[in-house]
Amino acid sequence: MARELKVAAAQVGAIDRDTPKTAVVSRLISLLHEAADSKVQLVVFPECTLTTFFPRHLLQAEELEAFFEHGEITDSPDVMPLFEVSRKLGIDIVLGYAERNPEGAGYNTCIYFSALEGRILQKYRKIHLPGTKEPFKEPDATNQLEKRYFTPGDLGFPAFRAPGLVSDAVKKGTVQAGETTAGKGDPIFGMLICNDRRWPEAWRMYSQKGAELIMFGFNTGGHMAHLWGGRKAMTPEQAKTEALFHSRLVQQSNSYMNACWSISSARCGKDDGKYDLIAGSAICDPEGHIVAEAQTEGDELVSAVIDLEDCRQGKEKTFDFARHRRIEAYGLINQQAGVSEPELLEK
Ligand code: CDV
Repeated sequence: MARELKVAAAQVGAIDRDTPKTAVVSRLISLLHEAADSKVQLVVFPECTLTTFFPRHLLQAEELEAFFEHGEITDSPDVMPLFEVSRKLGIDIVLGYAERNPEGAGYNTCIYFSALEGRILQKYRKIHLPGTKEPFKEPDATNQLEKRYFTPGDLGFPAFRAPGLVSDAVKKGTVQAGETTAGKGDPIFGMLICNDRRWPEAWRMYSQKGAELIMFGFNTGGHMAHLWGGRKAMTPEQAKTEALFHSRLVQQSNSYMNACWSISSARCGKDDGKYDLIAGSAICDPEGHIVAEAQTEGDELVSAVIDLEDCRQGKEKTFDFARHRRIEAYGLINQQAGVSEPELLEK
């Protein structure tokens, strides 16, 4: 039986260093209205949606703090209108933002807000923080100071179900003994943030909880020669094409290998007229095919009807984990983060 829902990535174009959050929220609300016009039920906004991607700048405390949210995001006067519109239109949202917790730690966070329940159902904090703590020496380098401003996420990979999105979802307490409920309940979701998408472990953690849709926002520089280093020399245009290729590659391959749908949502365009971020927001099916993709490098809604039933073939056959995974052979993955090469050969 089909378990269909209509979803969208809400891609967000350039945001300058001095753009106020309220101006960004107005743009997000316009995208939500567009989503409502085409009967979208769930919208995914990018990583750190509310401001310019500030980890590229070395910032003093006062300017830095203004990029963070302090306290519950749903109580923020700047952002509250977005949640009100989400409730009014009946559209669930995923929203990325910089979070300062009460103890003073900074996290690169996103939340899933349920329009039906009018509350945050799940929070995720980015686990894989790219870049450096100290800025590069070269003044023209684009920095990525996430290790300076954020702490690695401490919430794990929390898969969750969202209510009210598919019809006839099987509920707790209505199931006969021995009846299988896999693929019949409310949809199972997972959230990642940007660099996390490049790590198969992150996807696997969700797919071992049966995730049917994995959602993530990203800020991916088009030309980050200092960060990547050691790669063959590329023009900025070639580097941007390569960055987009890798973004698609990881989304398509991980969707396939985990038999799940995925939605990626880009913060893109040229912030301050010069910091170029790739676009390419996309919706990918469980066989690894992109079914909808952004056509611009600005604000754009990318939508598709997805059928969660399409996950069953992969989950029950090719990638039936219970039958085919060999955990006795995977110990190393959990024992060390880095690499230990085999010994050198004799002369
Ligand atoms: N915001 C990110 O996590 N960006 C990283 C790179 C470009 C530093 C990414 O994996 O896209």
